[in-house]
Amino acid sequence: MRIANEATQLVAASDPKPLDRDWLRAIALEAGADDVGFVSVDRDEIATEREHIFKAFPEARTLISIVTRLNVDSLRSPQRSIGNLEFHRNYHHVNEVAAAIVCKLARHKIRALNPSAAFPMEMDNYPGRIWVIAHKPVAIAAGLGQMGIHRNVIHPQFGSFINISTVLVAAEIGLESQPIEFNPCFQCKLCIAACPVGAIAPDGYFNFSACFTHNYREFMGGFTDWVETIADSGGARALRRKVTDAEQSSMWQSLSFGANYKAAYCLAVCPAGTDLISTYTADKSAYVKNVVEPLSGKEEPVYVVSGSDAEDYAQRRFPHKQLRRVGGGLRPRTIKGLLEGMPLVFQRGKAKALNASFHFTFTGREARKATISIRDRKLTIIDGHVGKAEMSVTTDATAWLEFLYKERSLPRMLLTRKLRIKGRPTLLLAFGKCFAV
Ligand code: B12
Ligand code: SF4
Repeated sequence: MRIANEATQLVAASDPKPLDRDWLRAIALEAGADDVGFVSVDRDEIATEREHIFKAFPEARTLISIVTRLNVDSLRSPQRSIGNLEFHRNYHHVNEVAAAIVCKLARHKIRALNPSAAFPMEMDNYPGRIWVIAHKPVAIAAGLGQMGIHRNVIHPQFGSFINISTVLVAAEIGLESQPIEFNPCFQCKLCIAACPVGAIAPDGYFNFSACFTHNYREFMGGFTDWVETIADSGGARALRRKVTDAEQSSMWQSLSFGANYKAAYCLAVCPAGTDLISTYTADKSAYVKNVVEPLSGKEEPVYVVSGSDAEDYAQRRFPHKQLRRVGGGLRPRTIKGLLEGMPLVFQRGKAKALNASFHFTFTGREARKATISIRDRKLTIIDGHVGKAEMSVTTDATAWLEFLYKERSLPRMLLTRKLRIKGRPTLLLAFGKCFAV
């Protein structure tokens, strides 16, 4: 492997000649990355990311994808403060590594920047896309792993125990990395068994709102719900009945020391990756007993939205965990955001009994037409009115959003003609039950 000397690179920076891949790799490893790969912004695999990349840095030409390893035993400990300490450490570390690469490139007059690995994100866009760049597709294109059924990138050696960051560089690179050809996920499905809220399904379906409500209880949506619970409780004694002292302290801890995850068990139990797999293959039942059961058997609060698939699942699979029914905290304030966010709160288990199409006509501030179909437990949203519908709903955009978030009552909507429906009203009720808000 040739490592170009710094003088060569200084020339390269002011020269249209592409950057030397080995030199960049050496910089990244020296900065502390455990693995690194390089992708041009033009690559097909990251086509959907391109507009977001250019929004952050129009000069970007190359992406450096880096991973840093998480300590396996920390994540596997049922004491979640240990897992969270490790997550915080590694998120800081991967950001520091990315920043060190940026600094080194700056010294060579090569412009670059690093969006954060996780937080801070663009909260103005909440509850829409708040992340600047999706690191997973870049890491996959850069040959750092493939997507597991738990929807995280599995590195061929380090397995799921990685965090990812991306450095955007304003220079071309000579030789790009290519994806690895095999998927380290071998479908053991232990991630499915360990998740306390059934967020991962065997067919690869991911229930976003289930994970977001439980694992992220002390992040954005959960925090808002907690504040509203305080505001609505009407006194300290009433509040104590709704939020335990342990939950209050936990929130205080998250606010003081960095937000803590409630589970991340899907990552914790994953045996994939050459560094880890042997403990699993040597004795599978011992692995389940030692790694999965301490987490799945843990008595702990599990946060779910009332009437959600997660509620049914947790009740059935983990009766020893304490079910806590809370608000989901995902409340788009535009019809555009609402339509984009619907797949995230869709409850396909609840949709079993429904096979219908709905023609929505939003009027007022945000006039728009949409066809929303729920058939065979699948949600489809199409612009405009397409095909036949079992129900037509015409509603004022603002009033509809207020109704969804319980700020306006249904009778008032009907009375003031802010809502007009054609079709069986029970269909609208059944429709509402398919979404966890
Ligand atoms: C939004 C987000 C979330 C959301 C949504 C997760 C999701 N799966 O989309 C929530 C809040 C639920 C979440 C949870 C967690 N997250 Co998160 N999250 C992010 C964030 C900010 C963006 C993710 C993203 O790209 N979403 C876009 C959507 C489209 O991605 P997607 O649905 O996964 O899309 C992929 C699939 O469709 C996949 N795909 C295509 N075909 C198929 C077929 C099958 C069968 C499957 C399974 C997938 C698949 O390809 C798409 C592109 O990659 C990133 C940080 C960042 N800036 O990138 C971290 C990130 C993805 N999270 C991470 C982690 C570790 C977690 C948690 C463990 C919590 C924690 N302790 O940090 C849990 C794990 C939950 C889980 N099983 O996914 C890591 C993942 C590291 C890794 N090994 O991949 C990241 C990369 C942060 C980081 N810098 O390291 N997260
Ligand atoms: S736990 Fe098993 S099924 Fe889940 S991602 Fe890891 S290897 Fe794949």
